[in-house]
Amino acid sequence: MKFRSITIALVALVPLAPIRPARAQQDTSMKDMPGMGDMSGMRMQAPDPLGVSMDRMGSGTTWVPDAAPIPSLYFHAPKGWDVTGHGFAFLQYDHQGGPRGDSQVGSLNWMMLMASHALAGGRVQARTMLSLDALTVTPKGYPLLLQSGEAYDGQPLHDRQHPHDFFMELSALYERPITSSLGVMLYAAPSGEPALGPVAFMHRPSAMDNPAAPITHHWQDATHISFGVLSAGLFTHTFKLEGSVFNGREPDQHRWNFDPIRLDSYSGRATYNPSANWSFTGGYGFLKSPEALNPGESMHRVTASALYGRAIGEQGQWSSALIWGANTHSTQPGMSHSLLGESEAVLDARNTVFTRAEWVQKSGEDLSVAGDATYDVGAASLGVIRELARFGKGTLGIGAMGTVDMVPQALVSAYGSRTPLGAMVFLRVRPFRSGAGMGQ
Ligand SMILES: [Cu+2]
Repeated sequence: MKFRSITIALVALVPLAPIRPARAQQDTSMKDMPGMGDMSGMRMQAPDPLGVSMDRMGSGTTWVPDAAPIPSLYFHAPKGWDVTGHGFAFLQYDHQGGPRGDSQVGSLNWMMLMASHALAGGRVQARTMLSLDALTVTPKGYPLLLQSGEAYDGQPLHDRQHPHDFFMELSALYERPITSSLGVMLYAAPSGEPALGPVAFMHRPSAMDNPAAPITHHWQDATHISFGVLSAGLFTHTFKLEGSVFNGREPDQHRWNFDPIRLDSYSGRATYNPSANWSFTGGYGFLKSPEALNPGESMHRVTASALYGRAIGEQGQWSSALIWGANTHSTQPGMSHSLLGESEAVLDARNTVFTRAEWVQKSGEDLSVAGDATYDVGAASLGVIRELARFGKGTLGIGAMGTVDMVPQALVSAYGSRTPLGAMVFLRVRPFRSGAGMGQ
């Protein structure tokens, strides 16, 4: 129980009462208004087709609510290019309890750069998202009770989250209005995200400060790294309808290269952002042979999501997500369901709290236990972060998160209890929310 005392000690160091307001930052009030993204004067070079601002861009071609974006950095590059960057780096101690648990010191991290330029009446964007996870949490990934998905050395991974590939995304996106209210988009990626599922977890404002992947990942947003994606869509200021052909095979364990590019699977998604505060999606995908260990099996996935976001004062924001996802395997009867609810409140310049609750139906094969029963498992997490220092446009925080996992009686022999526990303590660096750009 050493990790518990460490956690409690850290939490005790992190009083939630604000100390004193941080130094005044750039005024962000204009930026918080829908449609006012350019009023800061920081991103006026590349156009925002039909008023869809860069802040609405999530992972791949997803949208997040305008009012609570991922904190970003903006640069003007020469020759009319606008560069938007974001990134997160954690240095964490991860302890998962019980006989299937493990401990690890590691770093979870990702960074993304998007270079945008005006082109032929629209906006073209080159995007890349990179992660060093395979180096910093080992090629086998990090301990996470009840996690499943992907394989290592011919064995399915369980109770560990796989590392993400170095090239999480390398893509080009073109968006252009064709009438005053309708636009077209095209997206091509040797590594990228098809139009399937909600915004990937690390890119959701409701999960951005949570270092751990959801245990529902492979029912909802796991296609966010697909080696080969072509997408096309139509959009208005509030609505987007898109379809993709993509590689349905999960990434292999070699994380530094590109897997063989295929376009053997397809998906479709509708997205609706009725106001600055909400984003809804619904979609379907067919995944051909997703698992290398089960090449004869294909999968159908259906997902729906609701994201909510609003600003809190000048430096805070509150974001929430409710996500349902379900898989059907071609070789098994029935559908397995998953549900995730999560919320993160950046209360002010110093204090953040976040929480996540999940329920998912996993098979004996998913969890590497004998028999072909399906098990209802769950996890509930609560975390806090206290910012310690700011430097440039970044903020360094110290945080802790505790998780209670829930397994049925039939899995007690594997997990040691009905409620195995997990915890992470961590340092975290990311940009802070600010409307200010370069040159300030
Ligand atoms: Cu992933």
